[in-house]
Amino acid sequence: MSQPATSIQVSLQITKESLETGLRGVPVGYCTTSQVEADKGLFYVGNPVEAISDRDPEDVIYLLLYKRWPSAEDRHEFDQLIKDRQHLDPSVAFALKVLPRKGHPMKWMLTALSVMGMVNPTKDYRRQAIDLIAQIPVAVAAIFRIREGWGDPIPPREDLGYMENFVYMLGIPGHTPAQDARLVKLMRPFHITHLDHGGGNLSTFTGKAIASGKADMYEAMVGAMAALAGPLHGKANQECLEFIQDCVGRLGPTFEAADVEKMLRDKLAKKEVVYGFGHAVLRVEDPRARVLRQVGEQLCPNDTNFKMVKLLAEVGPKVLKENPKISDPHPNVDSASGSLLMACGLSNPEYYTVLFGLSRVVGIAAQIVYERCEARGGKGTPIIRPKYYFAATGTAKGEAEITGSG
Ligand code: AMX
Repeated sequence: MSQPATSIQVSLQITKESLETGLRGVPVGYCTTSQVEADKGLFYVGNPVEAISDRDPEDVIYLLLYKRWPSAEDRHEFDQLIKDRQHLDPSVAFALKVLPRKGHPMKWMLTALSVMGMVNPTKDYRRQAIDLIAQIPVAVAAIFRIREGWGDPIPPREDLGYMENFVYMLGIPGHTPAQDARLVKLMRPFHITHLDHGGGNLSTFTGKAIASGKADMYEAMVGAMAALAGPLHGKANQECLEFIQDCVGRLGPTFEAADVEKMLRDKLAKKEVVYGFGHAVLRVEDPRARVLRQVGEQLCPNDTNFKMVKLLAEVGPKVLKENPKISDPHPNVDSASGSLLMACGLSNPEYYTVLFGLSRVVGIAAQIVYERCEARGGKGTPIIRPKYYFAATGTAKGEAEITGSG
């Protein structure tokens, strides 16, 4: 990892093209929870995510919030805090029950977060972060149950771990205890690998920008989760599973590397997105994809979708490298997650982004707490206000031309 620095020299040349890159590489802040290194992957408070993906999720949540691993006593207190705050106000389930079932589960999540904010009047970001982290599994399980018609929400238990409780509250109809145990084995590393991803990913940046205007944690999180709902960001896990299913559908249940290679070339020639590949920052394989493939080897090695995931990971980089404009030809976290969720009993891909959100609210909440309560000696960072140039459209060149400076 690069050394910490208090002063970094950056030279930026501003051109119209540089203003159309989605701020790639433009420094706008610093992040105390995690970092994404283009050639190494993701680190949580300095720990490579690959090395900690088998820890208790509660330990890793604690690490992101307090920037150190918990002692046994810290863990005991933290577990108690989560249990004390995990009861969801009944108005949340009441509101969910009148939502249109055809609405995407991410839209349901935005509603749930909004109602959770209405019944949590404190303006204390730290307090709201803990409330949110304690209650989000309860809210997401309620979304599944009400939207799928599985029955009323199941209240959380006091004797279960964070992810064990979530799977218990899902109460998937017809699931045996063994199937629930398998899902827990997936959800624990799934949760850890999705908790945080540096400061500049779209949902995190959006949430922090909203909170910079002193909107509360829930208002900021509604915006952050709306950003996550996009198919190039969090919804990629749903799109990716549909992509894998489409690949299997085209090639049938048995396929060879050569068939997969040809199919990918055809897709790229038609300018279609190859889901599960590429990244805005990483230039090596996303270590989270590796972690999830290892989990898949343990939980569902013979699943057809999972076999496709493995073959795509093998041949995809070679094919994507043939297209020089693709900066990162490697598998990302979404390449495997959907297929594993499907194999472990969560059979409706529409919910996968909500599961991503269930984890990601933790990192975003931790980053908002830092920026609002700790940065600048506790004063917090100022309201976000980047510069935009004025550009005239309908010019002779047919392109917008920068003509003003503010
Ligand atoms: N399939 C097809 N085209 C791709 C591609 C892929 N997997 N990855 C990149 N490209 C294209 C881009 O669309 C872009 O085309 P354009 O110049 O016509 O707009 C060009 O290659 C250059 O893009 P880039 O610099 O390599 O990537 P980016 O930083 O602009 O975008 C990402 C990154 C993730 C949106 C892109 O790689 C992508 O669309 N991947 C597939 C979707 C996906 O798996 N998303 C999950 C990302 C992780 C997450 O947030 N959950």
